[in-house]
Amino acid sequence: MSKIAEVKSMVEAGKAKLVPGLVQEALDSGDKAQDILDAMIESMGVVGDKFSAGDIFVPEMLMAAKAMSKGVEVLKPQLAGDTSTSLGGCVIGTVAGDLHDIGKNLVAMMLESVGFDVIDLGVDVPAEKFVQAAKDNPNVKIVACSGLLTTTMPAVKETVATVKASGLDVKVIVGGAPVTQAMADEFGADGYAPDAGGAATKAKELIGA
Ligand code: B12
Repeated sequence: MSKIAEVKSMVEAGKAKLVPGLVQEALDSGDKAQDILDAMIESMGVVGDKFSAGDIFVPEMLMAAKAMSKGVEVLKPQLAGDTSTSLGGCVIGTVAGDLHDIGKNLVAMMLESVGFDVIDLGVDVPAEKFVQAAKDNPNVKIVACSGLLTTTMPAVKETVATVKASGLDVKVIVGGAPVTQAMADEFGADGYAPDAGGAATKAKELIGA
């Protein structure tokens, strides 16, 4: 089995103690950080499908998420390039009622790598907290909201509306597996991207960088 395949299967199995070592071994054997990350993202898809099928339950899903997060920590120095230029601040969080943070953390990492000063509000973030954080940090130019559940899409919509109604001079980007460009448009967001790399590109584009 290739090292990447081993990483993938151990993430699926939720082996948080084994994954970091395997990720390092994969890197040492010449595998690219992006390829290892893509494999781990695929694992999350497999885990989600098993959950849908009733083959696994929330605890197993949580263990797989922990295993992936540990693996991402090892990849972080490879994925997040060092940048000295600052493009301004970016407030990011997962919307109210939603506890998923792996995708949000990857987006935060990519935003940081292109030069944004990221203020990460974590998960289950009420709309007003996004606004307050942007008010407290005057160099904020982007507010980024993540939502992973169909049931929290209204919270994404509400967050966009609350930020827009605040009159702050910021651009709002939205994303997460159920979010589409059409939804982003309907919510009145300034931008959408399907993945972390795309989020960083979109944020830069929106501030004209
Ligand atoms: C891990 C996981 C969990 C973990 C989360 C742990 C954590 N620390 O994140 C735990 C166990 C807590 C969990 C709980 C639940 N989960 Co869950 N979970 C998942 C799982 C398996 C993986 C999610 C993930 O990390 N994917 C990998 C990352 C990298 O992908 P991503 O998040 O989509 O992010 C990428 C893009 O979307 C984008 N992006 C993300 N955010 C943003 C933001 C911006 C601004 C932009 C531009 C882009 C962007 O970039 C990212 C990187 O490329 C998914 C299955 C799946 N296929 O996604 C189910 C899934 C999301 N969960 C689901 C469900 C139902 C639940 C629960 C309701 C289960 C329950 N009965 O309790 C609870 C809800 C808890 C809550 N209130 O949030 C369903 C949702 C169904 C739906 N359509 O609503 C899914 C799809 C599983 C399934 N197939 O049924 N879950």
